[in-house]
Formats: sequence, structure tokens, C-alpha cells
Amino acid sequence: MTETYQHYIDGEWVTGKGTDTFTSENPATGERLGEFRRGTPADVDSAVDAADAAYEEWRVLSRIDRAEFLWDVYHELRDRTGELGEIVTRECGKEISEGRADVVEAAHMVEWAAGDARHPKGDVVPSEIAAKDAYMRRKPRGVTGCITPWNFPIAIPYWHMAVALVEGNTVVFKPAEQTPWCAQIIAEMFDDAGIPPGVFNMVQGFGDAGNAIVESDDVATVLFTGSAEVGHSIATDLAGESGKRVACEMGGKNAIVVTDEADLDIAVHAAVMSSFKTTGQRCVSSERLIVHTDVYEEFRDRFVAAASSVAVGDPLDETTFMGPLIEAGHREKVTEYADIAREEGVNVLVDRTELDAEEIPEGHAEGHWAGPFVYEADPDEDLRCTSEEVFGPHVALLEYEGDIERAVEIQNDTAYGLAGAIVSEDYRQINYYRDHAELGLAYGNLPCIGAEVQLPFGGVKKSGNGYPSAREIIEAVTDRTAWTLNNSKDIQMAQGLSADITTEDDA
Ligand code: UN1
Repeated sequence: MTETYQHYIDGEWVTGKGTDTFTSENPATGERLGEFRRGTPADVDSAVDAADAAYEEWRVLSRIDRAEFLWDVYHELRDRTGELGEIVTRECGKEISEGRADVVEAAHMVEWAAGDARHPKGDVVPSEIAAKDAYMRRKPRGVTGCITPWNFPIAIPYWHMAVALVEGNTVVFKPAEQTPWCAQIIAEMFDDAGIPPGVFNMVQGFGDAGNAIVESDDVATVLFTGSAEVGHSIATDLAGESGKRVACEMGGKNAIVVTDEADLDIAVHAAVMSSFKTTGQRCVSSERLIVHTDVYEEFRDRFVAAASSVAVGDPLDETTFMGPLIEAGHREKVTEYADIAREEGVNVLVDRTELDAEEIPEGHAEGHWAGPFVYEADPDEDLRCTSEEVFGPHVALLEYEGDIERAVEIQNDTAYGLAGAIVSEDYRQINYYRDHAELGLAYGNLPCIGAEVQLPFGGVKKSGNGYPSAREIIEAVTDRTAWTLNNSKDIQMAQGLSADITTEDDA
């Protein structure tokens, strides 16, 4: 591949002001997938200027007209699901059914946003004054910066952008540097749909480009999904600034609770899915399994057997369960956390951090491989391995005694609050968990991954301050206006306030 892919600014493919490029590599093979321009803060400024200039004409279109561009994107996502799913897998290493699911999730979000364009928006509100009409109306906020992660390289950009665009905002998109090819395809889709110049802009690049979005005075809203470290620095940077809004979606140290009477078939299945799908690299992946002492041994043995045998390998192979980690640096982090766990004195049950040579598929020696790492730890001990997010197939088994209150106490003993699940046949324990687990996404008798776009998505505590899914994202990308119209020739005031203007003569 000789072409160097460009940025998309103001309806044009542009080289940008920087001279550097970067390479996208297949994390399973090391194959070079493409060369991309590395955007600079000056490129971001050009994109923001274009988005700002396009805003006035875009915001005055009807929602339904704006959504027409999204329907074109929707049909392309549907028609090309197989092909794009394979590209997702080649660029980010998720196994192929996950690659396709990423594209389907994107289609769902676009469908939701474009369909919502024909739904009522805002409220008709009663007034104390019969001759007054009162409404809550929504207005777009302006330029929206979308900074997205690599692990859902098609889906999450559309989570951010579909609703923002339908609501009348213009967009500057800075995709993750690990998945520029997927981002290139997203930009091509908007270009094919004929979206007006400047409404959608993409600058490829790294954190310096993302920072330039956060710092730009002309960006009204920043939507960020990614690491807690970056998200908190964005939120802190903007804390003092009035007017700018930031919705951040970050990590978790998610847990599954398995109660004393749980169905262990469900429990083991849910735990394997939650801990090892996407090789543990979802913000909703579980890294803690909180298991009642009565079922602990049986659960542990079955989970250990599954973790020892789960298929790690070529993500394009339909029989693979776990692909590689995203990049060498991340593999180092995952390995380091296995070392930290050992140093902290946990009891290691499965260690496939270094795969055996025969486990690595032919032609994949350059892949960033790591299989499951499973251990037992004491829930009362304050350990780094059980409190810090690893973002890999790193799982602690935590045995508890007593009632559901105790399990929920361990579940909540974390700075995060994104996703979690309970496996139980007892509705009283389930209901207690539902009401007391500090989570944005909670599941019963299911894995803690697999959210659908029409539900809220987001965490509490350190996991985020935004709800970057369908309905909730409208709150982030619009402002509400209380709009009141008088239908009478007289001015009448609420609360019985006198509207008479008295003069000195009246006194
Ligand atoms: C993420 O983990 O980064 O709930 C997003 C899920 C997906 C989205 C996950 N729908 O697993």
C-alpha cells in the first residue's frame, strides 16, 4: 500500500500542515495496513474553523433533512457489514464475530438517531396564565469534538456523531491512533453521503490533536470515550471554563457477583464472556468475580478449566474466542499487572500471559498475544491488582461469605462504577443488588458486556460523567430553552405578580 491517507476537512481530503505520518498495523500479524497523516493542532484548528463556518447553515435544516445523510450511512453499514467487520478485526484484533458486531452496533446507533429525527422533541409545558404557551425546546450547541477509542472503532464514533449531527451540531472527529483505517472508512461514508462541507471533519492523529480539540475556544462540546487517565485530565482542564461541556466515558473495575444458589452454568458462561471477549479490552469487561463460599470451589474449578482452554488465536478464524491485545505497549502493561499481582502475593490459578510457541498460529509471530491470567485474592486486602483497571484478560476470584449485602459491599469497593452483573436464582438477592450496586449498567443472569444502543450507557463514580448512548447523548449535545409566548394583548405575570406600572400620581 503506497497511498498515504489524509484528513477530511471542509469536504476535502487534505494533507494537512504537519509532515509526519503514522502506520496502522494488524495487531495479530504486524502486517502494515496503511499510512496516515499525523494531524497537528493547526490541522485541528482548520477543522474547527470549517465546522464553525458550516454550523449556521446546518443548524437551520430540519432534523429530518439532516437525518437523510445518516440514512445513507446506515444503508452502507448494513450492506457492507461483512467487509467492514473484517477490516475492524484486521485493524483492532477483535475476533471476527465481534468485528461484525461492531459494525452492526454502529448501524443500530445511526438507525436510532436518524429514526429519532421524526419523533417529537421537547415538551409542551402548562402555564399559570391561560393566554401563555410554554415549551421546552432544544437547540444544538455548535461544534462537537469527538475523541474515540480503538476498541469499538466503528461503533463508538457513531455513538458520538449520529445524534450530534441529527441535532444540528457540526463535528470534528479525532479517532484513536490505533484504528485510523476504520476512521478513514467512516469519513468516506460521510463523503459518499454528500454531507455538506464542514459539517463532518476528521483529523487523524494522537493525543496532541485530541488536546487541541479540548482546548479550542470554538468547540462547544467534547465527547470523549477512553481511558480514565485522559478523561479526567480533560474534565480537569475544562473545569474552570464556562460554557464548554464535556461528556466523558471511561473505564471500570467491573465485577460479577455469583450468589450461593446461582446457576453455575450461567455463572461460568457469563464470566468467560465478560472477562475474555475482546481479550478483556472493553471498558465493561469484568476483572473481578465475587463468588459465594458455598459455590466457590465448583465455580473456581469450572472457570479455571474454561480459562485454561479458551481459544486464543487468529481473530479472522471463526473458531477463535480471543484475539491479540491491541499493541506491544499494552501487552507490556498487561504483563506488568500479572507481575504486580504475583508480587502482591495472590494465588495464581491460570497464567497464559506468555503463550506457548505452539499456541501461536502460523504467520502470527508478530502478534501481541496474551491469554487469560486468573488468580484468587482476599477481598479485604487493598491490592493494586484488584483495584486498578488492567484492560486485559486479567481476572481476580474473590470469595465471600454471608449475605448479598456483603457481596455488594465488595462490588462497590472500587473507585469505578461502570458495569456489573449478578448471577442468582433468588429475586430478593437480585433486587438488593439492583438497588444497591453502584453502577451505570447492571445485568442479571447475563454477562456485563453487550449493552444495546437504546439503553443509557455510562458509569457513575470515576467511570464517567456522560451517557454517550442514543437518548442520553441528546442532553450532552443540545441546550434546553424554556420558550414562552403570550397570545394576549395584555401582559399577565405568573405567581400573581402585579403587572401594573404605577406612577407617582397613583401614590
Ligand atoms: C466498551 O466497552 O468500550 O456493552 C463499549 C458493550 C458494547 C459497548 C462497549 N455495546 O459491551
